[in-house]
Amino acid sequence: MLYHWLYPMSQSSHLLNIFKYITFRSFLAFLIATIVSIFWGKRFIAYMKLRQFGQIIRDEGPESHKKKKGTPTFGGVFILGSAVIACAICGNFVSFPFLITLFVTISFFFLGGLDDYLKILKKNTKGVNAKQKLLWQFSTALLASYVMIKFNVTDSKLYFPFFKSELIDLGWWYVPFAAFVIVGSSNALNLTDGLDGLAIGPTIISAATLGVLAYVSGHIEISEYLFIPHVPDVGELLVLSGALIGAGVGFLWYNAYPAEVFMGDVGSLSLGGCLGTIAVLTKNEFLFVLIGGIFVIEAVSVILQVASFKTRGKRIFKMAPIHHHFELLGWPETKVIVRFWIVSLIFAILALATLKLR
Ligand code: 57M
Repeated sequence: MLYHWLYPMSQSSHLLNIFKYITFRSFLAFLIATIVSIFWGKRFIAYMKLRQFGQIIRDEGPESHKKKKGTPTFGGVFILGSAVIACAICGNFVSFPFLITLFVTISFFFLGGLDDYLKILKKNTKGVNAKQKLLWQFSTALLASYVMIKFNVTDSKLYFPFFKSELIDLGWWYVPFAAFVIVGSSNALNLTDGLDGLAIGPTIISAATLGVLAYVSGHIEISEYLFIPHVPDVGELLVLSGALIGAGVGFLWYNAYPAEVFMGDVGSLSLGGCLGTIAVLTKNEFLFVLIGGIFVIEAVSVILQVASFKTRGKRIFKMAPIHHHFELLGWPETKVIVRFWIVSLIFAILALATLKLR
């Protein structure tokens, strides 16, 4: 709102001109989201405890998880709530990339919220069944991807790191491809969210990395200098990234081990969908495999484990997703978490390094 209210008045006051700058509004969004999520989080946790909306721990989990029973979940409500408040104040609502990403994030927010509601409040441990979940996710992602191509928000060309020009133009096939990236990212982050702080750490790192990539892609001169595709208006996604980082930092304040709150599917599905959509809009579909490498490793570990179990009757890992495997190797939970954060940071730095290697 500030952008739409104050920037036009900047003709009379140069001070207000500052609201034109994406970097300023991104920093302000980060600050607002951090403050709101820290203050909202404290009250949210107290309310969830009062209402006894706690996590049900499944029997097949590691023994060490039993003590987590009853930990408040649904934390995604104040993560995304804080981020949306910051975006409402600092965002540019005539930017198509900004609106499309918000649409996907909010749609997945309601899907995750319904899943958590059924699991926690209705004591229905299955929640929304897998087929219904995928139908909802693909419907949202296909619509968002169709709008991107139909209204020329971005193009259907695929770019690969290290190469200056596009690898291939998928035409309309780009729509299902982009939808797959968005849905895959959402479910991979969901699988990752199995230890205190394990998902939100790489989420903050990925949001920061994608925010930088959005800013440089949206800047004509910088994108030309770096030989990366220019996507008009995509720089506004840095404001959303700033809000996500702030909200994530505020959530981590309480989700750090030993967690006082879990994000729930309401948080994991929406955050994953948001990151996947930003990756698609900034033409980093392949680079996102590296940026979100922790999420990819977690998802692939499950695919390999289930495939091996079904075909050979044997497990590859002691337990999937892979964070449980390290727990069962005897690593303390905090060591698994911090080491996964370190790997995520290394992946992000390597991804940014490819900007200069073209
Ligand atoms: C998402 N959810 C956590 C919390 C969080 C196919 C199969 C691999 C599916 C997978 C699955 O069910 N994944 C669901 C992971 C759960 O966290 C809740 O879910 C939300 C995120 N969606 O916000 O509300 C548990 O994770 C722990 N947790 C923390 N701290 C956090 O900050 O400790 C979560 C957040 C929480 C809490 O214990 O209850 C989860 O793990 O379910 N299934 C699995 O991941 C199971 N793996 C498995 O079955 N492996 C098999 C085969 C099928 C691959 C095998 O290896 O043989 C694991 N699930 C659980 N424990 N609960 C097994 C260990």
